[in-house]
Amino acid sequence: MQPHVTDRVASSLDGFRIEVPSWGFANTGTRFGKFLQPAAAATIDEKFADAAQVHALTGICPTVALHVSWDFERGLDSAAAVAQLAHRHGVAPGSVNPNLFQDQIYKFGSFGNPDAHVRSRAVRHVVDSVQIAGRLHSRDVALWFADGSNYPGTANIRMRRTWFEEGMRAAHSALARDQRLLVEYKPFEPAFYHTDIADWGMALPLARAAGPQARVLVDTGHHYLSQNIEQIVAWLLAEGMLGGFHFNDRRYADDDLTLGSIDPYQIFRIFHEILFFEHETGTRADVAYMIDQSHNLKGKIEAMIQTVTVAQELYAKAALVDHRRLAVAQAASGLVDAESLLQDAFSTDVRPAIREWRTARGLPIDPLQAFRDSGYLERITAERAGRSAAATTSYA
Ligand code: RM4
Ligand code: MN
Ligand code: MN
Repeated sequence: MQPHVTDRVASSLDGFRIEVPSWGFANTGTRFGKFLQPAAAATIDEKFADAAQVHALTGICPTVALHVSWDFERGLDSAAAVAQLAHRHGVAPGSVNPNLFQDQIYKFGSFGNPDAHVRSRAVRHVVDSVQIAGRLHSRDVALWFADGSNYPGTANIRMRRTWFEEGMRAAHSALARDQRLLVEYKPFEPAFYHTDIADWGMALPLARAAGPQARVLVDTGHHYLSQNIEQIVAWLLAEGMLGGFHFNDRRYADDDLTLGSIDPYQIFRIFHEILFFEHETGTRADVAYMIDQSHNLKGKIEAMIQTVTVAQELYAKAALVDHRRLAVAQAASGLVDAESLLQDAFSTDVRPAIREWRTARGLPIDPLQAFRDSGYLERITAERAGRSAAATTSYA
């Protein structure tokens, strides 16, 4: 391995962290059912314990994203206990995600519900979530809405947009100075005709209407198939409005498959746009990298380790693009040269350099193998198998 490759990989990885989701360790399913795993985490204690394994083996996942209704049994009153548990396991609470999509009152929407009473309940839940985040010293509150409608003519699209603006402003006004509101979009599901925040063209003005501490969150699974996600990323960066990512992969819709399993070049291109932006502006993009996956069939902790190590590899590959030569090739419309710079970086095997990076930091060179050798899975399988297999705090 050439020394400059090893150095570039090492320095890029020193700055790369990725957040794991608490719900990625729990039993989740599809709308057709759930295949239960005896080792799945059912409590926040178990979720932190599993997340801590991923962090101990990879060294790059110090924070855990939380979903308010699944992880805080008594809402704000649980915040102190949750913070303590995280601390005990050696991880920290990360982004806080309100649940605005499951309660019966949200059948016809939350921020967009025609019933003012429901809208204010939804806003109150977000304000509570902001307070929970404050107690946990979490910076980001990430909003995803299931709001939408299934049939033409059944919802007043413009009115709902106004209600969304009102809700966003109210939520934003609860933020402390160092907190952020992240606005996520998704084209469809569970709504099948219109979704109130269907794409970045809707999330962006809503984030702006919310206030100066709001940004857009890009979930890689929330786009139509041929959409150019890295262009959206580049535009949001240029607008100063990219707040973070929910990483996952998919073949068809919001499949929540492990990262890079279907299209690793897509993720590489996203990382490239961010790193190119950082090179050109001389600034660090203030972007939260988070995973949002649901592992129905793969072992949950293995799937998480797989995703984290793939994210690390793709980020390292993107860091190998020679930005100066790229700028020269682009300016001269040297198409083949420019494209080749990306392709050469993408096809470089960065794994030896990553192994060196891990060794230098006292981490196992192969986190997945180290997990298999640790006996952790066997231990939790035995410990957790006894309790109710249906016990769960997540969707489906
Ligand atoms: C949604 C969306 C949200 C996540 C929920 C569980 O599809 O991606 O970010 O919180 O799933
Ligand atoms: Mn998401
Ligand atoms: Mn999703």
